[in-house]
Amino acid sequence: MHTVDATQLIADIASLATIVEPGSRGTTRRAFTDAYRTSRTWVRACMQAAGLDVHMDAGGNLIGRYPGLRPDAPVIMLGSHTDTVMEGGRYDGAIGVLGAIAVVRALQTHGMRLQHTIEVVDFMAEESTPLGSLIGSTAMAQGFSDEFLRRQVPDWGDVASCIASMGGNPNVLTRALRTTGTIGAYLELHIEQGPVLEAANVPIGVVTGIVGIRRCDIICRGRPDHAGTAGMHHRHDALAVAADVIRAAEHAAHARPGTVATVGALTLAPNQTNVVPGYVRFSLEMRSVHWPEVVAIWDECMHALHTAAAQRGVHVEVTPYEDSPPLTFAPWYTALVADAVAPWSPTVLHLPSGAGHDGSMIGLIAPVAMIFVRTKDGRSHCPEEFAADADIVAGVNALLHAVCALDQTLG
Ligand code: HGY
Ligand code: MN
Ligand code: MN
Repeated sequence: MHTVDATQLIADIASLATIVEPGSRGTTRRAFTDAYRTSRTWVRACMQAAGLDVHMDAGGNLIGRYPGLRPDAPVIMLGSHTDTVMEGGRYDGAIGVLGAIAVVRALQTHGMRLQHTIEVVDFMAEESTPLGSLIGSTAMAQGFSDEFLRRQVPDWGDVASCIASMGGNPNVLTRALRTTGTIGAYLELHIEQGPVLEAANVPIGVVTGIVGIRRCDIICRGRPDHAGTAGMHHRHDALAVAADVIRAAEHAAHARPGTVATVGALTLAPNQTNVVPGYVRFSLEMRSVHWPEVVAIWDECMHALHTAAAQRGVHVEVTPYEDSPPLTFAPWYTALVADAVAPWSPTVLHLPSGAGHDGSMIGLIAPVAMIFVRTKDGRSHCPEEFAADADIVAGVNALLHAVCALDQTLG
């Protein structure tokens, strides 16, 4: 049974982890930053060194191709993302891109030319920024509205300019870059970012699907006033409105086991001890594997927002910018992945993903499956994020075997 070059893989993960925004804690390499641009130059070179023909598509996705014997057959697509959250970890996304490159390196080393072309993709801007998330995979599988491309975001600019700054071409992104039938199957290796595999004491697992996520941006415009002389009944306190929404989101998710809701980003003005906040901008997201629960949490939060705003004479603007419905992976595909995982794990565990992934967009045009790697303490999106080398190597070897099985299975 062929395996990948573990030494090179672990070295690649360590090298990529050095390319971060200066002065940041953990691994910070946000989309559209200079550090991200530098890292993609490194990823392109890594792909080329592994024998991949590399190009960037109009959505800013870096794509390395390893041609198959049947050039007209649908491709087998592997990949993930290399952008990170603020003060994140070095494994989220990175092991999926570098693991896929390691798989192609192994195919080359063992002189294996498959029937299907392999595409290794570093999807652009998977992580959530004020511009949105899943930018590259949405460009590939769905396209954007003109309104979304033109949306102006303070401190970031508009989406189209940001995509162009990474080498993409926003002028052709109002329709999907790829269509159903061109990708025979998409397979992503990723850290679990949760506690399940560690609790079961297994290194890798088979993912059954991806959670549904709704995200929006909310602006509250009240009135700045003197904190000492503005009576409590005369205030238009924007932050008090946001506080009601934060409590409502927490309460609504607690009431629905298995769901989550988060206000993760918030800015206020003038942000001064002795001034009543006149302006607040914050994010709101909610997730569930059952979409009606996402909608129910949304409705409770919107009711709390508009009630609180009316009570305080505060004007609110709500901009929904992401609705990715839950995705359940096809049983034929999770069965194939389970067979590939089995040699590398004492038991084969199936589990859903509470994290979002590019696969939820690629699932619009191709079958999707994922392999998870155990995450220490179930923690991610923080400097403490950790996955053991042996577990990562087990996951990439399972990825290699799933690719070979796909090559035999796909038409
Ligand atoms: O937000 C998520 O679940 C993913 O890490 N982008
Ligand atoms: Mn992430
Ligand atoms: Mn990720």
